[in-house]
Amino acid sequence: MKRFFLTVAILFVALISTTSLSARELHVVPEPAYVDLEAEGEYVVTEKTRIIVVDDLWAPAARFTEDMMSYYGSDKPMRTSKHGNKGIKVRLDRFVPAEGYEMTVSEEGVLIIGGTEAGVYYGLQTLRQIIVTNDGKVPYGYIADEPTFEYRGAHLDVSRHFFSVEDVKRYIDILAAHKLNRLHWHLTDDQGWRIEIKAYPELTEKGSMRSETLIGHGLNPEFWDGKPYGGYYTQDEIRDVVAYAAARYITVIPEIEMPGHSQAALHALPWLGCNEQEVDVWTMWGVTPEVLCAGKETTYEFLENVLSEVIELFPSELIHIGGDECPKDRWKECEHCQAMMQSMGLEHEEELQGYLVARIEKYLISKGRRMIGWDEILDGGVTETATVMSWRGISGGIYAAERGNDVVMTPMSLCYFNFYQTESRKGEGLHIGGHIPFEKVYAWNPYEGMSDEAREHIIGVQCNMWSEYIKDMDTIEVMLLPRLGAMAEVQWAEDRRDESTIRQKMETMRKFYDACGWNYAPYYFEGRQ
Ligand code: TNX
Repeated sequence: MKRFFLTVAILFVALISTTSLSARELHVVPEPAYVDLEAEGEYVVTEKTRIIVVDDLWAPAARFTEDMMSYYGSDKPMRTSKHGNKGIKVRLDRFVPAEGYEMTVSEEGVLIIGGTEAGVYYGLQTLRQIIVTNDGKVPYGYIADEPTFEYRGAHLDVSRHFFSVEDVKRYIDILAAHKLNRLHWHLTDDQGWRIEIKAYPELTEKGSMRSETLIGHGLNPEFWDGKPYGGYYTQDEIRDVVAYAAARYITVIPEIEMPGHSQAALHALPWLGCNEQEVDVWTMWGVTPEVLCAGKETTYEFLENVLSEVIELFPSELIHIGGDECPKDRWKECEHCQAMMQSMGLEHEEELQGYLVARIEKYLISKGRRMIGWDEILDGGVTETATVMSWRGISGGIYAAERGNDVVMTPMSLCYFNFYQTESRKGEGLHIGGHIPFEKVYAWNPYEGMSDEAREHIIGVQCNMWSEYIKDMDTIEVMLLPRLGAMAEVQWAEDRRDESTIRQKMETMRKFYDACGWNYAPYYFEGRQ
């Protein structure tokens, strides 16, 4: 039924765009499901326009007026009230899809009807793009919209480089404007532990600082900067970020890496390792052999204690446990790991990782949560209930989806926004490698190679921002935009992408980015791939 509705919608949009004048084209990113601009005329929104709030939708209305503050250069634009004749009216209707909305524009003003508060918010985001990029003139017409994917994520690595609460909020603002609804917050790794855990103050006291940072490719001594580097979030700051995101209908999924990518924790608490030797907070990028011991009960106790605090801070049902890139060298030589394997009847160290992950998942389920991990969690034999994040290509995701596990697709060759945006790399500064231009993201079919049954288990799509070579928010923005525009089209509008209109739409989006004061990369707009 949904397919039918969308097919009709696409045909309709195609018809309109061939018969109507370009002035009556709507440039919204991501593309709405159905657009009808047949009626002549436009409603002009100004900072005096009233927002009429029905069904207690004060929260999304307040977010909207906040978003419009910088555009109007006023700290009190657009009064909100319960009554009024003309203006922007928001209300709910349970027949509209949960995150969807309908928007009708006439001489009466703009009426936005959402399935939920989030739907109303997305309708207001569409309206905001039109106002900001079209001098407040909103064409008469009707839009019906809803997302393709339920999970529309972006990831942020704050371990390799640390980003302040203000930076993270700015990142959240950008995601929200593109109708994303998940922030995957990568809080711990070898190069820094960034979340306060009351039971283990050493994690941040010692584990959040490294002696220096690798700033070049290669391992020559001159490639390290010689400057101590650190930072972490207190639990109050974490709560602040989670609430800020929730107010923008974004769920923050915390990631606590285990059993690999844990050298910062091992520095703080050496008893977590197999040989209990002192190690530094790591000053290299890549994969370290220093990992948590999977044979000692104290490791499990530690992980559960950490997760119990994490669960208190994050209402997200999904909790990310990492699980990627865990070399097994230490485990092979460790009496505790070998004894654990023997007592559990495990033959290979991979199975020991499977044991650890399954045990942690059981703990999370006992707390009413669900586990998500990188696709290496498949290697040790994954449970039926885990959600899998496919990053080593698409095959792990396809395999997991075919088994019936939920999957988030985030293959490295398409979703790693820490990769270069042009082939020549000219003007891009130093980055980790790879090449992912805007066009490649936009053309991606996340269902490629999948059976119909497997498709049902693809809950969403995510882009990742690893920060080895990204040290400030300005650079994050340049790596994120405009590629996030392409990603949002895949996430929200997977089945209505159109190569023939995207460039024009992005030119309009560029105006929006300028108006918001966000940095973006110029390459796509210059025709460089
Ligand atoms: C792989 S994706 C990693 C990260 C790195 C990234 C660099 C994943 C689960 N692991 O630890 O930062 O590549 O692009």
